[in-house]
Amino acid sequence: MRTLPTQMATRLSVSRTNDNESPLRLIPHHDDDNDDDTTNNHSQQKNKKKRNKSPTITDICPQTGVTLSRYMMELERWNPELSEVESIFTSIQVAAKAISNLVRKSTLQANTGYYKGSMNIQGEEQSKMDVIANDVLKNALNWAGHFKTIASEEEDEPISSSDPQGIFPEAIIDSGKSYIAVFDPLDGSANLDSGIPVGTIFGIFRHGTECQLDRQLCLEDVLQPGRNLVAAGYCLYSSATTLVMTLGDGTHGFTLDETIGEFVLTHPSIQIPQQGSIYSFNEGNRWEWDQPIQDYIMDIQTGMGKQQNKYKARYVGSMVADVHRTLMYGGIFGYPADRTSLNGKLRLLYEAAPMAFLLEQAGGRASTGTRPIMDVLPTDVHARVPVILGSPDDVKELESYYEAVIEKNNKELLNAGQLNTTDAKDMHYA
Ligand code: FBP
Repeated sequence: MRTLPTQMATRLSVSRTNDNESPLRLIPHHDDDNDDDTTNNHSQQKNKKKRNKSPTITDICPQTGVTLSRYMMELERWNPELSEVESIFTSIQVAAKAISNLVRKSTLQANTGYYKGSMNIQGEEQSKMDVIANDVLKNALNWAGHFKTIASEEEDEPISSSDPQGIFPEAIIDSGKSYIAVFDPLDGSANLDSGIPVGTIFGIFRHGTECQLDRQLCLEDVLQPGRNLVAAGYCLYSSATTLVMTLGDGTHGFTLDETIGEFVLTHPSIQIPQQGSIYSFNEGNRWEWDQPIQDYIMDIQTGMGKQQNKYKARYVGSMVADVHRTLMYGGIFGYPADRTSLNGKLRLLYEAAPMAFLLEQAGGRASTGTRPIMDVLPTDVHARVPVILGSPDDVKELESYYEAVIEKNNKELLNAGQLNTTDAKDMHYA
């Protein structure tokens, strides 16, 4: 037995006092811990979000460390209601390993480029690896057996398990299936053929009870705000393959140890720096951005922001890579609204909301510029949303630029009697 390296040891508490005691320490209970969790009703989920009990792990094998499988098993032991989520993560990590392998070999296996004439519903060409990664994830999730519905960037519509034409054969329909998976199987795939990092993003929701009655309701049930997420994560395929996840009790990072074929806990309880000094935006769109974004970026470039230091620019163009760096080093990432794309580019359900959940759980902030991304209700499976996320002080500073303009505009409209106070509070910047 050995103890964790210092970085980990400071983050994972050890509280075993005698041999009869569990090696796990429970985090303090929250007031809502005893709430009845049997209902799936969305409004109730929103108001009574239950936090899980975190495992604190002491007995660590020096050869394998804490694997994701072990972490999930320990978690389930203390949160028996998470048994399905544990098996869902088993299938997600199998898919992540397979996609990691396929990404590395895509050139050798001639899986580069696009399928001729293959477009997704958003009119984007599908690369071969987009389609392959989508199939790998669908198969893995099918095998987990807990999903009634999935929604993917690469599928035109959500797919139901009760649809014989869908991915899930009729034979495995099971009324016990109560989860929804949303994912972007290969985010940033346009970068793949030039060897730039790409990633998978996923989120897990619960179905509402109404869905038991009607297949159409199950499909509509996909349109939930990020606040309802049960779990979220991404897998970054880069110099290492890194899986970062949250179940609503901190954000934890696991690195694939290829020698043993396991994800190993390397970044427990990630905390994003309160403030960073890196900004990550596609500046090619600069002159189309909302004025508050233009002004903010200009200020942090010239040392005129709150910190009075000049920020560095870093932009990979793969969201998973840019967000991962932001999580590790702090700073701000954005794909904001602009004059031609009023909702930006990134998709709310399977890109922005899971990332927002991960960021918030790491002490960060995720905003549209005017409101938390986690509160935005998707109007469509592929709906887009402006995304600003990162260190809390950086994101708040950017939001203050929007607030100043909105306040000024609203004052003028209120004075002219063209706006009432309630509308003014919720008004989107325009
Ligand atoms: P896809 O969902 O089409 O893969 O696009 C998403 C994405 O590649 C993000 O990963 C990245 O942040 C963004 O687009 C980059 O867009 P741009 O090339 O316009 O900067």
